[in-house]
Amino acid sequence: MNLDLFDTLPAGLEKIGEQSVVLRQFASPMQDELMAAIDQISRQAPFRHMLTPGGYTMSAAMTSCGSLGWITDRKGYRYQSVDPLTGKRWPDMPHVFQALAQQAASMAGFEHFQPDSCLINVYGVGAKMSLHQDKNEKDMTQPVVSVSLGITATFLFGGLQRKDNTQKIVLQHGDVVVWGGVDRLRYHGILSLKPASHLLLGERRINVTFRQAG
Ligand SMILES: O=C(O)CCC(=O)C(=O)O
Repeated sequence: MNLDLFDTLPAGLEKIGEQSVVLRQFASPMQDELMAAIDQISRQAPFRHMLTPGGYTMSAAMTSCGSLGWITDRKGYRYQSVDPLTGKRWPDMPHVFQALAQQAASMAGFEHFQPDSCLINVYGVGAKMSLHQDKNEKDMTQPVVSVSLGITATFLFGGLQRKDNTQKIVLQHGDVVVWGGVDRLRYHGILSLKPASHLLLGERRINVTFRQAG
């Protein structure tokens, strides 16, 4: 990673960790293409509430695209190439997704990011994601790129231990968070969403997260 990048920060780029940034409004110009692509994907691989290995139902509904999709059930967390709901391969990752993820990664100093997995989370009011680490991917030198659409959420960005303090980062429609390098295994999560409505998405938040999983 080019650490010199952070000597002078471009407008809209907020540093939240040594190798982590928020790119404010970065995805906004692509919102219509992104939403059309999400609609198309969810027609082939419907959103579903998955079970954690501990038997809890996740409050965010999820689907995936790309060659690998992330799933959870009583057997554990993992990636697989076939959607267990449809028995088919996950939908292809649309070009607009690839381009957005690569541009954002590069803005954050991670060149050559080749995501092969895109997890799409839909949160209704009250849904949340508990603090966790992303550690099912093979290559931890590759960053995580996470796009927020719809109503505002509070992103918790912790440390390498679950008990570490967390920063609270308000994420709005179009914001993109990138974390990698020394920050790649930082705990993170989403606080329970407060009631709100967004012009395009109504009372929903959609998070599109890119990873190089395989
Ligand atoms: O919804 C978000 O912004 C975070 C999603 C997340 O933590 C994940 O998919 O691992």
